[in-house]
Amino acid sequence: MAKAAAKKAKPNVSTEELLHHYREMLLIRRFEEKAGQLYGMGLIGGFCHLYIGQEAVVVGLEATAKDGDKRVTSYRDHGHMLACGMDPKGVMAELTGREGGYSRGKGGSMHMFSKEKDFYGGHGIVAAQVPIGAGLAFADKYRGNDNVTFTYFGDGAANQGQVYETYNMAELWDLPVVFVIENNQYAMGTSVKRSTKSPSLWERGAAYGIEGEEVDGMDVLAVKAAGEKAVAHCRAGKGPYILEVKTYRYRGHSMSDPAKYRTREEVQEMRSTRDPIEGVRQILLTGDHASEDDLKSIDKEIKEIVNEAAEFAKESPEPAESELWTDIYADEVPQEEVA
Ligand SMILES: Cc1ncc(C[n+]2csc(CCOP(=O)(O)OP(=O)(O)O)c2C)c(N)n1
Ligand SMILES: [Mg+2]
Repeated sequence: MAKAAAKKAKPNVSTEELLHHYREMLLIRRFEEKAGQLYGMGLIGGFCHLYIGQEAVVVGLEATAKDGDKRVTSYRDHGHMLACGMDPKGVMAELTGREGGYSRGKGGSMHMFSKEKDFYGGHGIVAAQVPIGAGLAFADKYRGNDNVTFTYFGDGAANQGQVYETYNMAELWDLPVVFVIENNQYAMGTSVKRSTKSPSLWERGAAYGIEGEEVDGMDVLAVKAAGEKAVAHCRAGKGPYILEVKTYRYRGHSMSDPAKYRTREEVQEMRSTRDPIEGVRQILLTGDHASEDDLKSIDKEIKEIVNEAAEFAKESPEPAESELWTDIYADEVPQEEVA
């Protein structure tokens, strides 16, 4: 009896939707684990920032997006690319600096783009993507459509001056931009408690007249629900909205992180009690949406996709030397849009 009541209290979400979230988050997790392995093998050079632990943020928000919506983020970008439908093979090949990558092997982890999927990077300069996101939203407003731009940035980036210049203009011009603060509690080795007096980052929007809220970023359904509200606000022409999504990264800031600024116990506690994938897995199992076997076959399917991506990346050749001189300037200027 008590069990039946508990079942009724479960969120009213379809099996299909839950499986979608599970699959998408697992794809990011397994992809990132593989990227970590390839980095360890020396196949990925330069910087590489993994998204493990934060999967529910982008998966929950992408579930609210429609065609023509745009996204832009920082260097911790692989999850965003996968969640908006970019091909894992092209992303992995870019990480390994190969010709089959999204930037033909010339961009690497932090510099990938897809016009087709409206993914505008991948930015290595902290907070640089924030005004770019407002610019993308400005273009949509100018064209008169109801698309929105998801502009993701970290808790560290939230202390950058250009964020506040952007807030002011975005609110002044009612730009359809969802500012997503991915508060994973650390900026490199600096805890948000050491860098920021006010515990609430989203509330700073009030100084500019921007509405917002805090969201549990380890719960994909909570992220989606808040995202729906934010997106509806923007599509209705009411201007920007801020979501401060409380999340956590399990791995170091990048692959070269001494990890001396937090305890193993802190990370372990998050992993074992708040993991976003495990959370959906439990809803799927306890709500009779799926069996252990169903989930096992999804795990297998995802593993295959990721292995194929890694094989593709390894087999793809390095770019030719002549490529050094290509993709520097735009070949075409879109005249009709300029006029
Ligand atoms: C303008 C600028 N300052 C400093 C850096 C060095 N840097 C790279 S990442 C980072 C921390 C940013 O943390 P946060 O915004 O919380 O994002 P997270 O890495 O947690 O996703 C810093 C200081 C940089 N890339 N750009
Ligand atoms: Mg951070």
